[in-house]
Amino acid sequence: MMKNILKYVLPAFCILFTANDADAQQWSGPKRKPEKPIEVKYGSLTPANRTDATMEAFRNYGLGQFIHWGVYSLAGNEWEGVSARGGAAASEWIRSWSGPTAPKDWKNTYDNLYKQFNPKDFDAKRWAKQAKDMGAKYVIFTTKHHDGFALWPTKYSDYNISKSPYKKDIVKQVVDAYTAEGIDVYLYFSILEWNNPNYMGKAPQTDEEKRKFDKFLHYTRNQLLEQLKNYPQIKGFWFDGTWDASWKSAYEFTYNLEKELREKHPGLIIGSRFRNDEHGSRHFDSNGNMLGDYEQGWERKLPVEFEWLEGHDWDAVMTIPPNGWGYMKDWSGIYTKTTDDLLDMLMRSRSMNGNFVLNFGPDGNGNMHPEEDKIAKEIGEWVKQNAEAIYNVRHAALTPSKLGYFTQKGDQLYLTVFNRPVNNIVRIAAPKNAQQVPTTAELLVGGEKLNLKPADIGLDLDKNTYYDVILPKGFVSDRAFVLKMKLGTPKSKSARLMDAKM
Ligand code: H79
Repeated sequence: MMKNILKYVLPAFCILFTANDADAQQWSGPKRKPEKPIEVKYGSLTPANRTDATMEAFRNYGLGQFIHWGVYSLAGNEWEGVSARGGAAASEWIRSWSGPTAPKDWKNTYDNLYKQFNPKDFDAKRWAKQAKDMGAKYVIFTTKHHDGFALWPTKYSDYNISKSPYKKDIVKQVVDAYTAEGIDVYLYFSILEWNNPNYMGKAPQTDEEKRKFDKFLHYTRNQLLEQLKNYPQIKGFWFDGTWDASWKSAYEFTYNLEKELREKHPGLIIGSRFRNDEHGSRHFDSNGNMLGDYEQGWERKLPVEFEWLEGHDWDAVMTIPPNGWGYMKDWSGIYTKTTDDLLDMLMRSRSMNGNFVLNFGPDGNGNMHPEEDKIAKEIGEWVKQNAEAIYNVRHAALTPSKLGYFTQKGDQLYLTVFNRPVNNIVRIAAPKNAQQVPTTAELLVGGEKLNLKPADIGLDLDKNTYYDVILPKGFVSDRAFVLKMKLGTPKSKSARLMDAKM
């Protein structure tokens, strides 16, 4: 019994908790700063807050789509009626299924599954249209997950789409279809490769290991250059697995690789997950300079405080089920996020200058999960109506509201209300020294003008002034709604004058 626990539970536990790594630390509090600058040779290569057009576009995307698709999609987190829940870390991890429920000779079965990959309903144009209707401005597509199966006909490995019955280049179809819809494409690339003999999952020690891993690094470089060459329209890469000790040991190689990728593809966008400096510092080098163009938090996590972000660009990637990025046939018995949950996360991200990226896991035939279809449609309907509050907006320097999230564009202020007060008075707090406060208000949808008046609740030592927006009697909304306000200089200075006299 004990032996079994050690055999099955311990490895899973180790996967989750052994490495006290930078990824898990992301967005868990203010950033730690080095006490004094230290020497860093392989640190940040890019200026903070790039201002070129590609980066400006990134800043304004607002909403993105992630797609996890590969051999694992054929399984859908189960095999011959047996669920992998509890036996594999996530649906796209099903190759690592172990424990009493794992099918016999499973890894071998999995490594041969690509011979059945023939998605009869796959239509990249249909996906791209759906993403467009949902309001996504960029897509991140899995070209190769940890299992190593490449969805493009790579010259550097035989384990790729051209060897499946489907044969055709899937990455090309996705890049072309999304680009045609005006959606920017980012390629997801895992640097892990479970079935590659040259990949080792630990820092290479012996000469033999070093030789092998060096081969693996060059192979990785070749594949990335191949992607840039094949798909010149892409805007960036999204890297995964880069916490691996082998990758971390290769800081000189990855530093040069980042340089090379940027030279080959001017404007390329790479997040902070790509690499580390020679001291093992990831996301930010040992002097606190960001490694890459935008901050990648840990998965399925949003920052709590705007201040933690220190003005960086960022995005958050999110699943609908609790975890599991690849297709999961069975959604029963788990909490799956609702459209309202996801819209809340979208607007929370936007209120802090981030992009929100929602994951989809199509099945082995190329169809989205029916629930994903429904959610995409519902999000799209809402986003279309409230686009003004979502795209090309920035954080607003008002006191955060418990009722919803502020966004701002010039002197237009938006409050997306998720928690409607029972008295229908939406009270907005502005710091007493605010140069700009709400002066007029209307409902974004429909444009109905609303009564807005200053409120004075007379709290001693209060740092805020208040503005009440009165919702019309009979106003109904079955989802969050947006108040659009005009910002102007405070009309009444009486409160401040009174303070000054005392
Ligand atoms: O593709 C999806 C997942 O399959 C993949 N990333 C998303 C987008 C993923 N691979 N592994 N993981 C997620 C979880 C890995 C967690 C850990 Fe660690 C790696 C635990 C210990 C090492 C990172 C570093 C988190 C804590 C330390």
